[in-house]
Amino acid sequence: MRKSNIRLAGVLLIICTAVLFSACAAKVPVSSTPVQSTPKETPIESPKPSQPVFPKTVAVDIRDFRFDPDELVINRGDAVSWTNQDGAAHTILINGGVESPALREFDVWNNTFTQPGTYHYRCGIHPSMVGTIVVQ
Ligand SMILES: [Cu+2]
Repeated sequence: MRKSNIRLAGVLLIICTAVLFSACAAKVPVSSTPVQSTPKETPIESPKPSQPVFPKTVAVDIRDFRFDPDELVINRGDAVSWTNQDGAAHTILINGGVESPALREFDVWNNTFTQPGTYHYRCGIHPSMVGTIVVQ
């Protein structure tokens, strides 16, 4: 009776030791998990330097057969949005090349300027209507 109890106790001791050892061994992979979470913070910070460069759209009204304002300075990538406030139709003819469709009253036309330079434009219908856009 006593010998079997001692054997049983010995077996239990071995089992408990094995369980404790395996529990300690199982903790090793868990401790490596925080190492993987550290790189996640780095990509969050990297987009910040590019944030100041936001293209904008600058409005120009066409009113009383004039562009208002008739001179603009914008950054490369910015757009200009012309709105015809006249009853008469107008177009935007840029450097003798790109031309908007005929804009009726309250029609809007946008053009994005991707290259630096000085752009002279006029109304294709009324050549006396002129404007200038400097793209930096
Ligand atoms: Cu015109």
